Amino acid sequence: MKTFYSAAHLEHAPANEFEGGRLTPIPEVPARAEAVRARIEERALGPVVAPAHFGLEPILRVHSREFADFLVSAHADWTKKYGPEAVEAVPSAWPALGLRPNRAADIEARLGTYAFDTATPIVRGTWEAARSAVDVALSAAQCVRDGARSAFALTRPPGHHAARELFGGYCYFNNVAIATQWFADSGARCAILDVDYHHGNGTQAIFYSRADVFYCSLHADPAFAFPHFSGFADERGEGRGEGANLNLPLPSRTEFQAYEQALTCACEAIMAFGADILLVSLGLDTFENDPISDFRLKSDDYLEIGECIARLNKPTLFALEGGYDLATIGTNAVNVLEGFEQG
Ligand code: SS9
Ligand code: ZN
Repeated sequence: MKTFYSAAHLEHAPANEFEGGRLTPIPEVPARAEAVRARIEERALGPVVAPAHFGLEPILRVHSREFADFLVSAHADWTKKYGPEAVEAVPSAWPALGLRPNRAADIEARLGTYAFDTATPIVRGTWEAARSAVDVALSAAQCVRDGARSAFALTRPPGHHAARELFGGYCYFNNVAIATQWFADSGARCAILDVDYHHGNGTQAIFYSRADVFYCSLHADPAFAFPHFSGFADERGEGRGEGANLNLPLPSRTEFQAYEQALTCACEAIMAFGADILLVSLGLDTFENDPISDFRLKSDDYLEIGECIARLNKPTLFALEGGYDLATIGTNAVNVLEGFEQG
């Protein structure tokens, strides 16, 4: 299996997030992607190649022009307002219930309008990294469209929490949604399987009223887990998209036995939908030692996840989402991909 990778992610390295009432180191670090790449090379999964350039057009099929323009200049606008020492742009006020979104000039207003958490700072290298991650996802999509059975997009920053005009959860552009829309634009019916520990609120929102894209997610119940405001079982899609969204929220401390049952459910639903292409939002934060999550999956379980996905028998694009245990993220990611190849 080919892996697509861009070194542009290295320049996106914000230090801190505000969490639990204090500033704490961000677990979404460059070493994550480097660990995955090192493991791919060690286990000789296949070539690791640089992406092609796709430009802004496919991004604008999913995100608004205003939102993309905002990401281009946000860091410069921020340092202009707060000085060159202010290296991380993070909002301090939001248009929550009853207030009015404000996309006008002031950077504080625009940050608050577009961000939904305090964990997703914008630094100098964020734009280039986010843009390149989209190229990585689209290059993998092209590889699959050209006939490969599968491809791996080593995307960083991740994407599944980002919606049309919303960033958060360490995500800026929704890599998987943009690749999905790129397939859909050539007439393909797509299914997205999101196995990250967290619900992919962005991906769900983007395709919520679409009948040609099926979104299915296994995740920690938002009753106790981030992103808190999306991912409940009664969210089934709307309008023509009714029935094309399936959330399978799982309890705290879920082990593989229960996880596998939910995965089987997800796969049956995807088969029933009848997609031409499968995209997998591959989060590894379901692992037992993940520092920010509490599921109990073990490394060998990821081989089985890959085998299970292979049984769907679809051209498949895998894209990296979360996973924060640096010691195992590489092994667990490659286990899914090898499990798929052997399955
Ligand atoms: C939990 C805070 C979670 C954001 C997590 C984003 C994961 C992206 N108290 N913070 S895969
Ligand atoms: Zn996650």
